[in-house]
Amino acid sequence: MTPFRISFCCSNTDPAPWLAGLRAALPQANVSVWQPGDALADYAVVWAPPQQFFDEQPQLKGIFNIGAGVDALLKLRLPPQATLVRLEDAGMAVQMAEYVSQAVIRHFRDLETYAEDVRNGHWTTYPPRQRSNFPVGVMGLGALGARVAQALAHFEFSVNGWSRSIKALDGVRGFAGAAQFNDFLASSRVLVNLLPLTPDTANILNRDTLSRLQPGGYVINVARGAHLVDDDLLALIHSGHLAGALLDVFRTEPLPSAHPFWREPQITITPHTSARTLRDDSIAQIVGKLDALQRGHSVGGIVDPLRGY
Ligand code: NDP
Ligand code: OXD
Repeated sequence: MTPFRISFCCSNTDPAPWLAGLRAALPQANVSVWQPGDALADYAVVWAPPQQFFDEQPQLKGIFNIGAGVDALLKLRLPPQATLVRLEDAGMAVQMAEYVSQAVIRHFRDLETYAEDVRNGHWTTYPPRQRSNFPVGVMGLGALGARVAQALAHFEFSVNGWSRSIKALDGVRGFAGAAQFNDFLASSRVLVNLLPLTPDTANILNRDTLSRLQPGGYVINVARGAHLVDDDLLALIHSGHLAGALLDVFRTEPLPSAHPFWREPQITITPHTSARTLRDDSIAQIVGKLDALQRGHSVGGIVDPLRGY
């Protein structure tokens, strides 16, 4: 391979181990952390870079995002010729399956109540709940959603999945597109959001859609905060239609200390940690795709800016 230059521009990321990993895997590449005024690079490895980065790097051939979601990147002006590639799974799908499965099971098995009872010194048992009364709907059946839906099916939950195009997954009842969205919601009690954030999906978890869930609904948002209308969620919890929510992502992160989610007992929050970028898996995936692109081969995970994911 001919020598080429990679610019690394990732906020909130220690660059040293990334550079070491990329340099070890790509000895022919000149890999460096971006500084304003740097020489032009051929490829970029990015997470939440400033607009200035792309303004100064107009000749990029490829941009590798070290996350699955590209919503923040697509708000920027990107070099039009550059291929934008996102992470596909790279070790995140199994983490998401763990996180969502534990959340659904914790809710279904009333483990929060048991934990509270035990803290208060009470030995109490409750009647077992019927699994058939807890159908789970997974919005988004991509790299992460499909894995989550299948993990839940293995626990014998009745699982519904919603995507743009219809998917055939073992143990998952498929729904697709706007035409089947209301049926999907009405068939679900627990709702898991794993959609990308796009103009079509922003605010999709709102009073109208969440009201369509079966009574006692539970919302698990692990995609993006801007999918959810915060006040609508709170209103539906207060009305009793929803039993609660587990939220990993928020409109503003870190979640501001004055936000009511911190104090709502029916809402559990985690700090955007449901599926973390794993450095070694990610470097291996990026290097494999970069190599394929250099050879003129096709790769998975190319973002369609018009679709938004
Ligand atoms: P994918 O692109 O692989 O999958 C997206 C899925 O959403 C596809 O099934 C797609 O349908 C479906 N979809 C997109 N738009 C619509 C729409 N308008 N209506 C119905 N379905 C739609 O994404 P990933 O699974 O890799 O990731 C999903 C999201 O998870 C990321 O975008 C990111 O925001 C979030 N995420 C959160 C993390 C966290 O730690 N909280 C970590 C990693 C990701 P189709 O299959 O028909 O194209
Ligand atoms: C991602 C994320 O999109 O971490 O990968 O949220």
